[in-house]
This record gives sequence, C-alpha cells and structure tokens, in this order.
Amino acid sequence: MMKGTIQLLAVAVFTLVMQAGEALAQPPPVPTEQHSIIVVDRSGSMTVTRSDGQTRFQAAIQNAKDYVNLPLAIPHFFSVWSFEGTSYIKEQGFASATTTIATLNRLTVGTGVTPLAYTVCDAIDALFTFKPELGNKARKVVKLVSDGEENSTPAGTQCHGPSSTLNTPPYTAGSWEWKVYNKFATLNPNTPPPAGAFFPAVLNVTVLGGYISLRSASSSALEYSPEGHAMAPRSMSKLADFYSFLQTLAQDSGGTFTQIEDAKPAPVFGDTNGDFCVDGTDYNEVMANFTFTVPPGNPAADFNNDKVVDYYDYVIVVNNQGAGAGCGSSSLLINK
Ligand SMILES: [Ca+2]
Ligand SMILES: [Ca+2]
Repeated sequence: MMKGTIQLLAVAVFTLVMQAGEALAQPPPVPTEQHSIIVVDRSGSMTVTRSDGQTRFQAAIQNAKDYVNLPLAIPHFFSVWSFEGTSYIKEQGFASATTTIATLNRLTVGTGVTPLAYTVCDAIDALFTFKPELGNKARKVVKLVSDGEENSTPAGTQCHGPSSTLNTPPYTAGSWEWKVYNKFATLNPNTPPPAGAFFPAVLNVTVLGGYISLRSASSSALEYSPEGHAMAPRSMSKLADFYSFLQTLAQDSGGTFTQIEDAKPAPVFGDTNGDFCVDGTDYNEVMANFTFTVPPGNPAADFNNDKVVDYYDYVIVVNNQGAGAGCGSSSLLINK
C-alpha cells in the first residue's frame, strides 16, 4: 500500500518533470492572432529635429503607423500607450488598425523624462490580460519607439533597479536591465530564463537619435524631472550600452531592432539591404527567399516579422516600390 503510493508519486513527479522539459524543447504553436502594444516615447528629447526636417517624434509616429499598416496573415489587434515623466498613459485599449492610426495621429510630445522600464513591464502584463483564452496561440508584442535610455522608473515598481554593470545576459541581478529581460523571458522580473528558452513576449523596438546629435553640446537640456530640474546630458557610452541591451533583447525574444539615426533617412518597410530605397534589388531578395521560414530565410526579407517570407512580404515590397528617401531617379523599379 505504502510502496504503491510512493511509486505513484514518483511517476507523477517524473511526468511533471518530463512535461516541463518538453515545454521548453518544443517550438511554440503557430499563432492564430497577434496582439501588440505600441509604446510611444513622448519624453522631451523627442523634439530634436532630424536632418530631413522632421522631429524624432514625427519619425517615431510614422514608424508606428507603418507597423500598424503591415499586412499580416492573422488578425492583429493594437493598443497604444505613451510615456513621459514618471508614468505612462493608456492612450487606447486593443482595437483595429483604423482606430489605432487615429490614436497615433493625435499624440503630441512632452517635456518630461523616460520611465521606460516601468512602462514596458506593465505593458507586458496588459498584453497577457487581453484574450487570455488564446493561451500561447497569440503572439504578444511590445512595439517600442523611443530615443533615450531609462532614467525615471519609480522606485517600488516591478522593473525598477540600478543600471547593470554587465552589458550582456545575464545582466547584473537586481538591475533594471535584468528585470526587463526576465519579464520578456518568463513574465516575472525576478525569474531569469533557462538557456535557450522561448520568450513569451516579443520586443520590436525602434530607437531614434543615434550617436550623432544635431544639437550642439552647449544647447539647453531637453528633459526635465517632475521637480523641474534639467536632466544631465546623455553620455555616449551609456547610450551605446542601452542600444546594445535593446538589440540583444529584441534578438533573444524573436523581435526586431531598428535604428533611425538623426542624420540618415527614415527606414522604410520593404528595404532588405538598408539603402533607404525599396527597389528591384529588394524585390529579388524577397523572391529568392519566398516560402522560406526564418531562419534559414533572410530576416531582412521578413518585413512583418512573422518568421516566414511569403505573400504578405511580397505585397509589402511590391506596394512600397520607389518608397524611401534613398531612391534616386536612376533606381531600377520592378513593373507593378
Ligand atoms: Ca533597398
Ligand atoms: Ca513575413
């Protein structure tokens, strides 16, 4: 009797261990819906003017609208949040593309600081309270557009912490980078993922600015703390570490990292080779990768980041032929 109970328990424990192991080893199921929270940085430094005459904020909004308009094989629902100062605003709950474009069009830039870790971690919680009945069949994406490093997440919130002294995972335990990374990987800011784990939340990030600032070093501060103090100018090395962190997190979570530099044209969906022009070269690259899953297909040809180069990417490269500030008059475009 006692022996039988122990054997049953042993079998039960073994089964649980096997299930946990299998869950890690198995690829995620093919998603049936995508849910994205677009997180827009409204902090003061977004007012910087780019070389094309737009502000960073205008370029950010355009990038977010391009993301909303990307064709996708499955239904895609969007929510919009913005952040500035010590908190964030839920600008719009989950809705259609049309509603989302209207919401993005009405956003304006502020003067406050950047509570990035706070906002992103709370956005992940909100992603998983939308349609929970879909379980892991919904792909959950944080689409972040921002120009600056974390500098104002309030103490006591789930992803608050000092800056990491390590620039690659695992980040310094307790740092805000460690918590944000864990949040994407395990949905718990204090639980690091096992090696090779599938991340349940995806980061698609666009960073604005870059290493070249069009403002002189002597120009006035762009962001002010809630008490009205001007924030210290950003150091280049800190910004480089910040970009490296976002790039690593985007890659490990299966997302995308896009940089919009002040002195370069804005990127355009459909451009596979980074020359800021969608032309026949990009069309040929899509055709060369057509029907391929990514990897081994070229991720640069998977514009909508659904891990396959297919009809929807084809539509993007065809519809955007000739788009992009890098297109000169001599560009050889395909016949539409
Ligand atoms: Ca191109
Ligand atoms: Ca695709």
